[in-house]
Amino acid sequence: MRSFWSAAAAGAASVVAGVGAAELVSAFVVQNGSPVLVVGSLVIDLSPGWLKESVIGLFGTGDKSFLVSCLAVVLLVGGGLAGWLELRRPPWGRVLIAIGGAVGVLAAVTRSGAGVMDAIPSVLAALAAALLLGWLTSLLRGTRPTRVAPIGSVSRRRFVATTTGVAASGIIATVLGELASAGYRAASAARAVFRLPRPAKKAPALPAGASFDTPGLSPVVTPNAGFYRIDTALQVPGIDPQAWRLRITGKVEREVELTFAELLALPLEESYTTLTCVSNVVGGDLIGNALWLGYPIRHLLARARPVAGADMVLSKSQDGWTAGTPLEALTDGRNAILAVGMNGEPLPLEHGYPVRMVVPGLYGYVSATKWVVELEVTRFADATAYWTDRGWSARGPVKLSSRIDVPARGTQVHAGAVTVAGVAWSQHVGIGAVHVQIDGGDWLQAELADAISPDTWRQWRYSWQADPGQHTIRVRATDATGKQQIVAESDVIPDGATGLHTIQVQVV
Ligand SMILES: Nc1nc2c(c(=O)[nH]1)N[C@H]1C(S)=C(S)[C@@H](COP(=O)(O)O)O[C@H]1N2
Ligand SMILES: [Mo]
Repeated sequence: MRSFWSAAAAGAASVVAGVGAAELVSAFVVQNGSPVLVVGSLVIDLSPGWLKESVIGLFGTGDKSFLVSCLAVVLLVGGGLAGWLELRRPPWGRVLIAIGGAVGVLAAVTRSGAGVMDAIPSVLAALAAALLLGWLTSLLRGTRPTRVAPIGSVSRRRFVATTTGVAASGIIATVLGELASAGYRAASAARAVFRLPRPAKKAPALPAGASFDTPGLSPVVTPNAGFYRIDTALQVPGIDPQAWRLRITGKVEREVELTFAELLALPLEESYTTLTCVSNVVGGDLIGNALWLGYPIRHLLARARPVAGADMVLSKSQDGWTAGTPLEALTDGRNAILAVGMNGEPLPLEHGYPVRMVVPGLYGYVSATKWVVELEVTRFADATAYWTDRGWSARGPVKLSSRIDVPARGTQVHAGAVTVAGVAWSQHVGIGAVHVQIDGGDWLQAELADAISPDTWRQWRYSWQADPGQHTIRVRATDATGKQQIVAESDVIPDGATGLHTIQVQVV
């Protein structure tokens, strides 16, 4: 009897510790995979309507806490059972834990918008719990009811202390994870019920010829789920939109403060802008194009009236990150906006909810501040920003560049007509032409898809008559002013890579 309770305690403690580890990881690494919450969400999805209604009837707004409490009981009882099984019929206790982990994985990957990454916390929870259970069970098997343990055995006291320690660590980890992710969850909940206002000025419809239907070619508008993400945030800031303020400070005649409701009440405009990271290597994928909804920053700056001599706006994120943008780029009439919408949806949390900056023509590190809360009008001579303090250039105009998407690098293609296709960009200038070169031969003019605007990338394609063998393909873009892409290779640091994207293909 005594060993039954000990084994059950070991199992429950192992499960608590596994869940705790997962809660910490889901708070800091993958934001959405908390095993308890994803399973809870799966249970809600699977419950029949009458059950949901009676639970809501009984517990009102406490329905979620009731559900989480039920899951906690299931986890503890299941853990106890696993402990007992592991002592009597190893490895069935660990198998039971693995089954629990599999339920977590299933729940995690079936949530809307979830990816494989969201399965990580559940996998981790099961792994940690199984390892701990194996360890605690072997301790338990070695215990002797004597005060002084003989060689090869452990005292009962040590087993009890270890099991308690494992359970306590799990509880502490769970509490820390909860505290750390509370802001993110609150912001997610606020975003889920937020409806974007209608644009006062809609973007012109996408030109019919803006995209080629070439398989493997990047879509001309990048879906939010596939949009690259770059930031220094270990944890995505969870901002309460009700509490959000934008302050315009520094060298201005008048400080301006704006609430989220005030921003939404302004006439918002839609525009397509292609965002690029300065760390994008030649041929890299740190680039994406979206339909943004926002308000022109120049109108807000006009309210604040920058004083003479100011030439930079230091934008600040809620988490302390900063970017230094030339004042001119924010006032020269381009679509430099405070964005609240991305491809018809509220900004995803990872992309800056509730408000970020988007400035055509500049790399993200000098312009695209997510979770933006302040615009300090200042001078390049007086202020530096996060990345310029770390060796990157103060000015970051996007460099004219191009990429081959198909054939994918290193793939085999069949001899005959082969479509070579990709994208080219020179934001705020526009693309004038794209040429491809096969095996160092003549530069051949590619066909261009219609431009959405000079602020966006442009698809291109070339129909190549391919002979069998190994071939090298390069691409070179020319901008709308006739300037050609730089051929000489340079590294991404300090102000963006140059060089031509070159791929090898095997034609059979
Ligand atoms: N708050 C904050 N904003 C940020 C960053 C950051 O680290 N923190 N990174 C910038 C960089 S370097 C880029 S390239 C873009 C990327 O935006 P995305 O993640 O929405 O694609 O965001 C910019 N905005
Ligand atoms: Mo970036």
